[in-house]
Amino acid sequence: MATEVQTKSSGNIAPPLDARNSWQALRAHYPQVQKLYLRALFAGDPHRGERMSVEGAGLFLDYSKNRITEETVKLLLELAEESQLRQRIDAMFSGEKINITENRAVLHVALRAPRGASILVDGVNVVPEVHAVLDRMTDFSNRVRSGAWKGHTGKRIRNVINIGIGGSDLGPVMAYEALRHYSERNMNFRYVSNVDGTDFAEAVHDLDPAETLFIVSSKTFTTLETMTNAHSAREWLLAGIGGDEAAVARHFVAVSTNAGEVKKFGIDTENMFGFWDWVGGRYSMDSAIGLSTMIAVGPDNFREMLDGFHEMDEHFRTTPFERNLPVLMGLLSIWYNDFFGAQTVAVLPYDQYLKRFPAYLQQLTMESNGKSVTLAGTKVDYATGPIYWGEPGTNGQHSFYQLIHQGTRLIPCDFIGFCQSLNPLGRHHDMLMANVFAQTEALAFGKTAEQVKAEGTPDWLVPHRVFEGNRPSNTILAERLTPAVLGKLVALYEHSVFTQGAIWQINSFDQWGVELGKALAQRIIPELENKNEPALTHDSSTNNLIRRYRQKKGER
Ligand code: G6Q
Repeated sequence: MATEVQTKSSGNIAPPLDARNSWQALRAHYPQVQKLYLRALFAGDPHRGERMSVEGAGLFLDYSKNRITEETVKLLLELAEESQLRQRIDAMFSGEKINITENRAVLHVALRAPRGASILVDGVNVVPEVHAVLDRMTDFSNRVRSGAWKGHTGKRIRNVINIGIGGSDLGPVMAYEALRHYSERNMNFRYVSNVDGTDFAEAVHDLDPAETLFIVSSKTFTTLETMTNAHSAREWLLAGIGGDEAAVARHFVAVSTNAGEVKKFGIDTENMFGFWDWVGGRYSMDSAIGLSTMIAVGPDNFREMLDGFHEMDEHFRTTPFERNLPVLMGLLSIWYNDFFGAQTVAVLPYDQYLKRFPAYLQQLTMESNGKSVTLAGTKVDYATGPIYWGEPGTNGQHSFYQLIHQGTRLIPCDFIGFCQSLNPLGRHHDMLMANVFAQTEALAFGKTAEQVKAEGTPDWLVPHRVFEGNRPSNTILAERLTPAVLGKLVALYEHSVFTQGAIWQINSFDQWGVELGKALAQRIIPELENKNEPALTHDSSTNNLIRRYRQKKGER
């Protein structure tokens, strides 16, 4: 079995985690660091802030407010080497089929490779194909944006609705929100994902079908939610436009790898934008899945975003690990997850445009590294993917930050801030950024009982007002939220996820865990729709719930 996996993964596999010297060394090292306080670490080294900061691809990372010493960093870097991270990076970038359970290359990096680059999959350079699709997307986006592409009745398109779910939704919607500043303001962009009819109904309730274009985004073109929404969209369009089937061709385009199903739906494959099996759903926002983004912000901004991704790809691929942002962030995540037992990471963007960034990261991180079996098929005996969550600052400060500051759990935080606002308004931006710096300071250094007492707090109240501190955080600063910077940020997290997966020796690129629920739902749908009482053979809880639903669903 082990030998088979080695050939399939087309690369050497590092020894099991427990057998790595650096892992053992980190284990021995952890109890010493666990006792240290950031207050003391900073007091003992006046230049810690500068020393533990690094800049790469135009992003600045301050990781000094982490519970680490020089020795910790050294050992974590050794862990990366011993885990063969370098070889794994090379394997990914050279198109090896590192997604062994699906026998696929993992080449989202090819989606943003410059025109002249060469990346081979099964001996074929995929970069020209990538650019051919980008060129078609560009042409189409320009036609929609200029009004040259008309709806069936001759009206110009004012509304673009992306129908997709998971990787075919979260990236486009996050990018649209993040880059709204650069978007075409005379058009509406909406995103329908949920099979809950409310999502579709609310998205179209104020729209004119004659001015609406649907982009059905689905790699497989068989996903239940997406196809159900796409069919409802077609009915809505035809009902609103006089029933002429020919309208579908002007109001529907598809983004898919499945031409057969696209045709069956009635979309002209001329209006289909393809991608490839080596693009994972959650890594697809800069493939044709980003068509709605490109229409919203225009081809130039979209390409600028791709350039940003590429810059971070190159940083990850070529920079020594000690100055490599994704590597450092991935290693720090391992440190808290596997040694401190932290179960979550909070991502706290201080930018309203990034309001969907944590939701996007949840899929990227948790679908990628929520795995409990190694590449060799053995059960892991260490914790893998932490739970990622978050909200934009400063809103979160007035809700859940309490638990981060004074609760019983250790929650490492990533703060993301920008030096320039896209909407400079009076003192807003300085206030916003003051909060970033204040929060990281408060988390790290807290407030001692002595300090609280010195403020005249009565003794009984002192324990409630003490902040222990020693709460770790990273701070990521960029100049301004441009399309390129968004690309860099996403790529930073993609490669941090990769780094973690390589160390845990798991496959970050499959998602078998989503299959079971899908299959069971397919079995239950007819049981809910059947006019006659079906014979139910589930467990007693599921049977009972289904019976109750059937009984109540018609009552109104
Ligand atoms: C992502 C997953 C998943 C996928 C959706 C949509 O990595 O594979 O989120 O993107 O299930 O799939 P389709 O694009 O095939 O509709």
